[in-house]
Amino acid sequence: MKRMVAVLMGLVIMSPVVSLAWQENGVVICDDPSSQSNPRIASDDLYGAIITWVDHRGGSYDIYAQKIDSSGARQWTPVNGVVICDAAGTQKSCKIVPDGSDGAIITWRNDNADWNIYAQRVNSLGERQWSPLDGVLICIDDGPHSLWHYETVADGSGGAIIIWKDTEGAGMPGIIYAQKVNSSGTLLWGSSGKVVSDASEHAKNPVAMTDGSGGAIIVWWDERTGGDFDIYAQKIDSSGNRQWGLSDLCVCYAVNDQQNSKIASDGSGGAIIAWDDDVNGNGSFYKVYAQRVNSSGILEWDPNGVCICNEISVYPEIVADGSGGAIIVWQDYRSGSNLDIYAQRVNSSGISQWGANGICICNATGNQTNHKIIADGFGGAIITWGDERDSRRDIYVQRVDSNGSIHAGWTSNGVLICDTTGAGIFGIYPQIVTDGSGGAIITWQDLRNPANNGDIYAQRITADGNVGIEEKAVIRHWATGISVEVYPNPFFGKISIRYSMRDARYSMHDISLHIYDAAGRLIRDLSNNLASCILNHVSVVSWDGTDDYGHKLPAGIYFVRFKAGDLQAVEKILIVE
Ligand SMILES: [Ca+2]
Ligand SMILES: [Ca+2]
Ligand SMILES: [Ca+2]
Ligand SMILES: [Ca+2]
Repeated sequence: MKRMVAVLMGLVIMSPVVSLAWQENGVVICDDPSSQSNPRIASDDLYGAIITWVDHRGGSYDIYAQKIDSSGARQWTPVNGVVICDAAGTQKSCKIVPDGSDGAIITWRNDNADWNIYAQRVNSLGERQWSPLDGVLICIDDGPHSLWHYETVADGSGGAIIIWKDTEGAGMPGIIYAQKVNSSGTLLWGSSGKVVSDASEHAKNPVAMTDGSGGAIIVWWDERTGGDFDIYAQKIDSSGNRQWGLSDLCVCYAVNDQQNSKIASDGSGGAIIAWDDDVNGNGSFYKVYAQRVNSSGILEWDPNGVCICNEISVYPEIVADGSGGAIIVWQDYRSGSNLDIYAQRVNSSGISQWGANGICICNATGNQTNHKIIADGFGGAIITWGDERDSRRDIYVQRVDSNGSIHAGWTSNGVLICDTTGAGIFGIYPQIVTDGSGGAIITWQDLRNPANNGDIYAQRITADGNVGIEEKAVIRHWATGISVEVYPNPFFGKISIRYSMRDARYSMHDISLHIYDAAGRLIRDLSNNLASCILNHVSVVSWDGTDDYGHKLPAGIYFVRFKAGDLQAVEKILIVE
């Protein structure tokens, strides 16, 4: 038995270390000497990410993309990224959403020429899936230089919904439209899309979320009443038809301007919408407000919304908390001297959970700006921002738990992701996605090498707040063709065991998943619980810490071994009381 332990331990310790790409201040995604900018990032469902950006290497602005695995190693060749669209003219404003099959749908706008929007799907190997290769035409802009804002959301079925506001002025009403493209690149809502709102006037920045049923809820601000801006929303079903009337749903019609609206799911087919309110009407004092709307378009909280922060607070970002409420983060000027980042959790009834006016995410000296938020998958959130505490703009990140506490292992005022040097004060706009394990992957435009005209970098922070380190056996085993990863670890109750196989020599019949105790005894055979093991896909099995006889195992060290033919991956796990 002791020999078995030695074998298992040997596997953990002596596995060849490959592609430990993560490093201090981030890994290179693209460092071509020409200009790279506007990176956007989507999770690839394999603990890695797909990043797209605007690239000028070809002499005009084009769209490129690259994929990194959980170790930060670039997956596609050439290493400086694959072409998504290198058509003549200017392609900019790229956005990306996951396609649910380890690939992504990327959209962009043809700036300066026709201002049309295009889309392309890229698979997990970096291959373009739709014809024509330079992208599927999503929308034709009615006039020059007019389509300033658009949004792309995944539709939950491998496709995407694209929302845009069309031309306004000169007799053009500025209509908000939506189009759905399916996983094959076919437009589903006619050649010109469906009308989301034609009652709005000067609508600003429509943003959207999927409703979980193939439709979407869209929110924006407009001044149809003539006096000031108000918040409006509309829901479209899976066929693109308006659900909340032809005049839209007025979310807030308070005096003065309400602007910068953002949206998150309430988990029940409705939405929680946050915005900021110019309470004095002169731009001197903004407050963040929020409102919940159910799937039928009924406003759930106080008329005109609940106040989230009574201090000077602007530019809310919002994410669902997984319990019917939301976590809202904003720029805060309560110090009176520089901008900070604060956050509040609001429950499904509109009650603030983290005290009056929220909790401090970062109040370091200098301005903290360009904040982005994602859910951590455990009821809390991870927030990143650009930070000028040392006069350059660095990138920081913070994790906050569902109770408003900074997560154990993370640093007060944030964990440093990238310490910029030299003149890199501008152009750093971090974007963030989950790493699938309670941590995050962050990307940004990086100016550390001025001769390179802007490069793209990325960094991972683990659930425990560790930056730029290789953390788990999955990385060591990845190159061998199979992997196993456990979370959380240590655990009590249940643990998720994720396994995958990247070697086509093996099939479902060749794999096994066993739990051993510290003495090397086989104590649980989970092989019959392996629902699937599709090549190049991550599968998950849950284990409740019991042996083959249903007995709860005592606290201590155990090993999980995933085996396919002669390949195996082993991870140490710890059961705690
Ligand atoms: Ca181009
Ligand atoms: Ca108003
Ligand atoms: Ca500050
Ligand atoms: Ca460059």
